[in-house]
Amino acid sequence: MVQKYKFGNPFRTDAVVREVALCEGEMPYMKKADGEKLSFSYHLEQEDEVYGLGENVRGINKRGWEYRSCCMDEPNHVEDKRSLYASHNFFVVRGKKCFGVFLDAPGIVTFDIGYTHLDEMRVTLEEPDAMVYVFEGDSVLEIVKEFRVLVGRSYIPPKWAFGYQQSRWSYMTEDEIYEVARMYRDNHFPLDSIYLDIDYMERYKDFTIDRERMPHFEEMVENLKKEHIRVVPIIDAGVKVEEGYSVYEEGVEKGYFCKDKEGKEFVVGVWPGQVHFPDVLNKDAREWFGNHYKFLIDKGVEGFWNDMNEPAIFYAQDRLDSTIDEIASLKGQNLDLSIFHKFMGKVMGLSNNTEDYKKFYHETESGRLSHDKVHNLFGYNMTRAAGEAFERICPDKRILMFSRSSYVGMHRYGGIWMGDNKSWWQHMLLNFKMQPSLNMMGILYTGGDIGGFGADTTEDLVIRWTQMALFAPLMRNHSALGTRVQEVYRFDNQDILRNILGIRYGLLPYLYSEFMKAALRDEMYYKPLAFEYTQDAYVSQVEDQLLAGDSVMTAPVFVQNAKGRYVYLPEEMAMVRMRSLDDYDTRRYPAGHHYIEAGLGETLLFVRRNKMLILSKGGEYTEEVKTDSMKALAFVEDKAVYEWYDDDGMGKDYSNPENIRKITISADGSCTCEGKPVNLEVEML
Ligand code: MIG
Repeated sequence: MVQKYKFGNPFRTDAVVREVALCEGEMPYMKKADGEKLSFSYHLEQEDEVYGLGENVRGINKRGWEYRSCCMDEPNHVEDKRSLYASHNFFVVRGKKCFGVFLDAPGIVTFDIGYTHLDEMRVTLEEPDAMVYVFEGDSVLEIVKEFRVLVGRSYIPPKWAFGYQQSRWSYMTEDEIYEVARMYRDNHFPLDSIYLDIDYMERYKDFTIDRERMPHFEEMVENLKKEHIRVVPIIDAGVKVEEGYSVYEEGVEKGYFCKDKEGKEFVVGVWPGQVHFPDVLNKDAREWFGNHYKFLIDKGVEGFWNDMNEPAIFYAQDRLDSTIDEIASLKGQNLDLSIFHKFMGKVMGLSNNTEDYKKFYHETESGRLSHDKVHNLFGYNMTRAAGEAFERICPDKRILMFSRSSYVGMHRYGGIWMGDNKSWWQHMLLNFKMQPSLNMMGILYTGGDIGGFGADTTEDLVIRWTQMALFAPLMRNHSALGTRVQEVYRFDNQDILRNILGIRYGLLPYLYSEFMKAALRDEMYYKPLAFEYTQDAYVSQVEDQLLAGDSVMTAPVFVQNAKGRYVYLPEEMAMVRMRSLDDYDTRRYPAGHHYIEAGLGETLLFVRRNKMLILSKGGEYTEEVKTDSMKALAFVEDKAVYEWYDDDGMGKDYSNPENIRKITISADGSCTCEGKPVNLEVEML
């Protein structure tokens, strides 16, 4: 059950797509607290667990820290940060009572969850306006589903976007891109796409192509597509200020950029130098910005990633100017420590300064609003601009889209990647833990940069990380300018990496089926064990294992030099230790704690009781993965039933009943199938 409460005069974010009647009177569970700011508190019992908040630092159970919804270009994902790129104001408390809360509030919101006081949760809003939804249910999963129904169906990417993807900041020229493709194809590493980072553009201008670096862009896109490799360009939030650049000139002419107090286009510095932000909170401007994606779609492009849309600000022009003046006045002076620190503070304070959010405006349906009031909606609406445009440009086709910044509601238009992680073992685990929290928000198509974005990676980290990402819907290796190169072919143990990617393509029918069912039914794809094994008192402490879809539990190795790991089984499960798609050993383990060996080239997965994992024979790209002859690894005590979803992977005929087949395997190993017949070799575990 959901109840809606209104505070002040909330802005219509369009996060929610269903009508809910407004409740009068006091909100249940969370008490409105005294104080200047709108704030709610809840007493946390010892046994209470708090889940949600999407893209964030720390664990799956969010108790024990203070988080802040304020979308930030934050490249240091360390424990004492309060904000990353997103604002995901939905959480569920489970314990003495079980309830969920979604604060539809686009300004800054702070979630003190046992930070100031161990036994208190306090949610504080910087702005007095909010629509608050309170959910009741018997379980976390039930509440998540109520929430998901409210915010609408998750974005569905094309099937090829579930293949392995290679990125780098940046592949600079056509030759470099062809070389990546050649290395993959010649060495038989599976691959479905190659990414273009900012350098494909002419001087970082959105919707342009640097013709010196990529004179035959269209031809390249076409040639690579023949090899089943898609080219996926980046789009940045800021539009370069440059005479003669049509996107800029049009935007100025039509008044589609964010303005300052005087009504002049607000100037900030990002990659291209001075830019304006398209006012994506304005419907007309959003439509206009979205239409530009056609420039690349017409060139054969079928996918995009939206970056810097928190929006990231290197500097606001006026702050830069005054800072330069102040610093100039220090010339020749003997800077003591305090002046020097002030000087440093000024310079450091240039980027992403929240004070600058007050200096520019959006023309919304509710009139003119300063950016700070709606800050967290920018990335969402940039991606919405694209998503709405795709519906106009190619309504019958799925286009890949994922964003860096997001707000609840954006999950209808695209996925996200987890931003600038580092090549650290702990970031692999952090990204793993984000998965279920993001799924709660409806963001199903997601993953972190495999191998780590910032800092130099190592071969064993890339191997373990690729294994960890085997079930991640977005499986992309990406790294930053200046760091050690990390394409799979750069390393000594090519067989290991080739085999891991081979396993991914074997898993594709299962992975796609589970993703699609989660999307179409408003459910989670990655689940913490605690959400499913609700009778197990210990299991909520297990955050380094997840259920990936309905049949499988995954338990990656996150520790440098580890040759195995402890795994907790809430029930008897069948372990599959995979070296490749055809080389694996299996063994049943009873419920409890087990140390299980997993050498560098070995991936552990577990098939749950009375469930099956369907496996294809793999392929080097998604279109090559055939489903006419598959294998089922089944752990059958009584019988295992699997609902297998499949479709053409490009169109939108999701509800066609032919997409679903129901496979049943009995204890004697016999197999039946409702729906189109399936050729399945059964292996009993
Ligand atoms: O300021 O486009 O998170 O994936 O490679 C850095 C360059 C801008 C940040 C993105 C990253 C991308 C990088 N971008």
